[in-house]
Amino acid sequence: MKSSLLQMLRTKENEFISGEKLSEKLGCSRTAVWKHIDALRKEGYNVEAAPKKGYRLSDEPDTLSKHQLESRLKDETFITAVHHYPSIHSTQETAHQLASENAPEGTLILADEQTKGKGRLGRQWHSPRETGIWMSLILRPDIEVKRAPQLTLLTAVAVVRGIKNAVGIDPEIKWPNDVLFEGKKVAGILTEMQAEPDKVHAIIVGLGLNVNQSQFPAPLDTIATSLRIESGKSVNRTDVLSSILIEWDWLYRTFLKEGFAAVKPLWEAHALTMGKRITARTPKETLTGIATGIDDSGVLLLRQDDGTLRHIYSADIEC
Ligand code: BTX
Repeated sequence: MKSSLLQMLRTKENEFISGEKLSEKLGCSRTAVWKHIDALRKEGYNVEAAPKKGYRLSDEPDTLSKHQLESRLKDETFITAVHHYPSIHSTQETAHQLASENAPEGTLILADEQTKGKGRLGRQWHSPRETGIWMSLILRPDIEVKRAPQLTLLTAVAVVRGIKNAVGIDPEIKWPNDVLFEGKKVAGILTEMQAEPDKVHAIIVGLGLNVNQSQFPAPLDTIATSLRIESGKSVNRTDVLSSILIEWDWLYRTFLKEGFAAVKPLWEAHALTMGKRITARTPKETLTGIATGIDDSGVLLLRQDDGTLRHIYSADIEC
């Protein structure tokens, strides 16, 4: 109900909408409308009320709540449930737990703060309170296990396009899982799987996106950035998140229908590393050469100085 009320108040930007109209559209009494408006005010929404005119939404808090988000998404998206926590160890851990309890595809776990946010290979992800988007999404695609890493690349495309649409600035993708502004990391993606050797049960895609930090503690201060630092203004987290999810939705549908080849050109359009000299640290060796592109399955192609073409499945990249 709160999500629908917010949606209606937003469609009348800067205009009043009468209590009668709201109660008619929402199918509830005017007293019920008033109660929900009161609840929204307690959450920090500024809803003006004027006799004979009705209600007008003049300001919204930057909270990441379930109804804030649902009120911004289309009725039909791949998001089937939203779980929001003020503070949690790691959305990724909670997503794993929910996935093993059969949570459906499209379950989204969001937190305002993570106390044990994780990156790849046991690294930590700094996730301070109410300044970023710390989220994990449960997907259950019917794909081969080896295709799971393609979802990292797809997510990176959704993130850069979503940021461009919501904030108007253009980050770049560094293969496989970083989103950067001039070499500084604004977002990281962590894709994990629950699977048997030949069957994917769930893929959990984690996204950490720095939104409103104005500074970072050492040693992150030299390598991290936020949307606020890059755009020079504070950014509403729900606006960016909904914009990313709208992109993710159609990209994921395209991926399921047409395969990764349909997403690849979009990835390439934002990729930083292509055509550049890079060093790739894989779990086994360190390789240097020119990143010539990715293949149709999302694997990085590296041309070494002796002309050998190497396929890189997983690595940390330095440009
Ligand atoms: P990664 O292993 O590629 O990057 C981790 C590295 O990034 C850290 O070692 C550190 O150097 C740097 N780093 C840590 N925190 C930040 C930050 N806030 N901004 C920029 N750089 C940072 C990247 O792993 C994947 C991260 C996924 C995080 C999400 S948050 C929601 C979900 N839940 C969870 O526990 N993890 C994922």
